[in-house]
Amino acid sequence: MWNGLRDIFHFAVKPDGMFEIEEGSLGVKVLILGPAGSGKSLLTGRFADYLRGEGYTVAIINLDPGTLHLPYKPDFDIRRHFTIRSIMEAEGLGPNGAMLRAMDRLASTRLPRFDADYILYDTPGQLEPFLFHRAGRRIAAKLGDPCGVYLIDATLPTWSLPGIYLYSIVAQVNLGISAISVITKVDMLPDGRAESIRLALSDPSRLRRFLKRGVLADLGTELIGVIEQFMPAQRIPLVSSITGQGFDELLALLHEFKCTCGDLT
Ligand SMILES: Nc1nc2c(ncn2[C@@H]2O[C@H](COP(=O)(O)OP(=O)(O)OP(=O)(O)O)[C@@H](O)[C@H]2O)c(=O)[nH]1
Ligand SMILES: [Mg+2]
Repeated sequence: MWNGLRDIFHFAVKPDGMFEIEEGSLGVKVLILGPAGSGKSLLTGRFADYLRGEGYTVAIINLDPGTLHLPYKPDFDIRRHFTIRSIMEAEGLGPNGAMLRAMDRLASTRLPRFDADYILYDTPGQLEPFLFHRAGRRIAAKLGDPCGVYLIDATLPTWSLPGIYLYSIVAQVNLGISAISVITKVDMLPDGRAESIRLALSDPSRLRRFLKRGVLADLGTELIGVIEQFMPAQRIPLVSSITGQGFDELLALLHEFKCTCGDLT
């Protein structure tokens, strides 16, 4: 059985003694990931509303110490412990240094134990501190095998799609988790456009037509080859957090994740 990238990069799951004691929350843990502004927080809130409407119990955890406003009421908010602003002021750091410090502190902060059908974790806008530093992997590990939901903003230029999709691979490898990819903000696209993005990502060989010609296109072709090699063919929901489109498909994929422990093909 294909268990996602964890099978290939086994080392990523058992790092050098960095495992924390599992926090022990019950239920399906969903780590909402994505580049800045991709719609993580709004999806967290609206998908939680949808799940409650379907009769599930839900807990929402805000792991973003930098945000000022949240479009939901969190059950746990890391900002109660620290914020980017408080770290900047206390330690004289800039916003990026403060975010790195914040991730280290988050990795050693005990999160409360939740008992809900679904536990949604909203993550910081900046993906890099999460993906490229020790803290992100420690945080993912302490959640106890969460399912990632990686958001791809449908309104971004098409030439950026291969790179954004590659980030999804990086997220899975570096955090040692499996992730469902989701295309967000589809309500902002004209008819048919979102479907063509879905087709391209579901079958990465189609991404080639988004590349411009020239030397860089050759490099892009190589990158797409990597995606083809490491990303299994998969269903990718088209989601709008405004209209609720695609939430049923996302729930079905999460349900499969729960049943098969990571086999999302
Ligand atoms: N039309 C539309 N707008 C959306 C959707 N999802 C998010 N947005 C908007 O996109 C902007 C960014 O959304 P957020 O949910 O804050 O995105 P985020 O990834 O949490 O942002 P950061 O935490 O700052 O990285 C906001 O103005 C949202 O209202 C969507 O599905 N449709
Ligand atoms: Mg956010």
